Amino acid sequence: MLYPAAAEETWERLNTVIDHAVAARPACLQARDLMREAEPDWFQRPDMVGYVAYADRLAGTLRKVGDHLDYLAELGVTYLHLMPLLRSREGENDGGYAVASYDEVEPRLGTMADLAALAAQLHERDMNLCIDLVLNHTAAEHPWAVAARAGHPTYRRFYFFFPDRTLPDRYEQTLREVFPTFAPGNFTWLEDAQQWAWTTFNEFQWDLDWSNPDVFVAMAEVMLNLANQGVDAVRLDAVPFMWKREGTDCENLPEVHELLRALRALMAIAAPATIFKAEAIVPPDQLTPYLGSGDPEHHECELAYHNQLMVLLWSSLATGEAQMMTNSLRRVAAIPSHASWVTYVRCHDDIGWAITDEAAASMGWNGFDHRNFLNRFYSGEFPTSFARGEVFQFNPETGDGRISGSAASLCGIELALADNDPTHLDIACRRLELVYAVAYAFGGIPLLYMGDELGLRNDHTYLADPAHRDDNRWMHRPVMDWSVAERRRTPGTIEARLFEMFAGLARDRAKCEALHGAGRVELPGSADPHVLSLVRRHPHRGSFAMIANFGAATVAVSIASLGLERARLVRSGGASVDADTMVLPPLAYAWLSAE
Ligand code: OTU
Repeated sequence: MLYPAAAEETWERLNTVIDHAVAARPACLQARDLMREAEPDWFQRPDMVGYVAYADRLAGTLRKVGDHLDYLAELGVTYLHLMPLLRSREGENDGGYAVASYDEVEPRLGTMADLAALAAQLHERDMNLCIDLVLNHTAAEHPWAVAARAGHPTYRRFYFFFPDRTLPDRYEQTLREVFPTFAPGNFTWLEDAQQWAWTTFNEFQWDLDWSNPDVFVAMAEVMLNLANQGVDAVRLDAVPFMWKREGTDCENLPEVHELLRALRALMAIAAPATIFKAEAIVPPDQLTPYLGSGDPEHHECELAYHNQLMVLLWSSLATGEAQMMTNSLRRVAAIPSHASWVTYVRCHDDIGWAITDEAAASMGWNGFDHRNFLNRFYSGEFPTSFARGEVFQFNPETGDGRISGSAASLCGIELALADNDPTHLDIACRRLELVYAVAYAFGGIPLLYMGDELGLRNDHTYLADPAHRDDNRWMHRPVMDWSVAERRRTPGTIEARLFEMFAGLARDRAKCEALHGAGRVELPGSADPHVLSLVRRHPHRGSFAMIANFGAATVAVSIASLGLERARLVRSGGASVDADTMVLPPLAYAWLSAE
């Protein structure tokens, strides 16, 4: 039990929150609740394709996002994730992850009414809206934080305050540092309050104390209000950090799962159409529990980011082998059939090399050396590198670093264009296609990160903005240039090639019933270590297989080895069929389906 001392009282307060939310729920959303209850697997359908964008960088305002739905429809998008859009603090705000008001939309972007109108517009077109909900922390400028800082006792208890370093020092012994460069340590001294505040992320992001039932009730209200605007999925930011206990790393504690199950239950009562997406960038053993145990009593999040797959794809592109991906993915536990992954190649964050020493050892490599190699490779430092990224948050104490950069630049498109080298440009485009083709086939909702469909390269204009210049993640958060997007209609341009590639991935995916998210993923392995083979089996929708060649030589794979009967080719990805053999040139792949 989360709040043993206040269980009954908390439940009563939550009942009032639920009553208000139910009374305020618009009729159209109540109808949506019924529709979703009748098709609870809506987010697992093979025609689901996500698109991730900042509203301002995509279109300027929420209203103007509505002007670009045809563009998204061309890409087969059915799920639009708009990056943080609630009112954030001024100046540096971690891309909106420092929220100053959960009840208002960022004024630059529009109003709550605009958000509701956009949701309705998306729903008319069978598209779904996902937005961020930052649960772990608020901005230091949020009214709760302002009151806490001023000494208001009720709000002091919303956060973690310490008069001296005694407890912070004890906690620090087992905590990691998320932003060692621009926000070292996990606590921030507040001169005016003469207190240390817990700040896992930036100094201006104060961790909430979820062991206080007032925080739970306040956030429950926030969450249901957002659901009532027509939000179909909430991306729960930084959930692993929501509960702290001395002597632990304060991530993924059992209470975090209890909190999420309790929030999940509230949502199911008051706004059943809305689902949860966990943002937990943690090792697989700690990640899968966020998708629940399969037992209806333990429903938690419907979706979670498959960070492992993302990292392994980049590792395989750099090394040309697929064996470590196979080994590592085999170790990820199966997830309940009512839950799914979101798969992705790039997002707004850096790429952290979450490859364990054990996974590296399965290849005979040293884990540290391999992670270090990936940093050197993707920052372009390694001699044969095709990538143009930059190291993010290098920690001299541990030697760890992460990588920033757009997918196109990391795949070699930037370098090939700079060299004016059409052969390399073709290879670089095939790299991008290969990794996205795995993300579109793996199972769950694939996310297309804004700009990748046009091959947008790194954008260095962030360096001129004082609120952004210390954070090189902005290099892969470009502003959409609609004149570049227009070139998708001009044959022979790189924009036309990539845009059509993404539209095709979505079209072909939608045709494969076996890609329904409830199916199982199998990694049968392959005789050639450069080849990834992936099989998906659904109990009654058939089977699907993907074979992908990450290596530099042409390989032949027997179709029979995939164990699919009467398989037909749904997407050739540069591969060809010769009797019962698939021939895969370097970076080619094939999708096969058996219904
Ligand atoms: C998230 O990421 C967001 O995606 C980031 O953009 C934010 O800066 C951050 O939260 C704070 O709101 O550490 O390196 O396990 O890994 O929450 C990115 C989850 C992060 C964390 C994740 C966090």
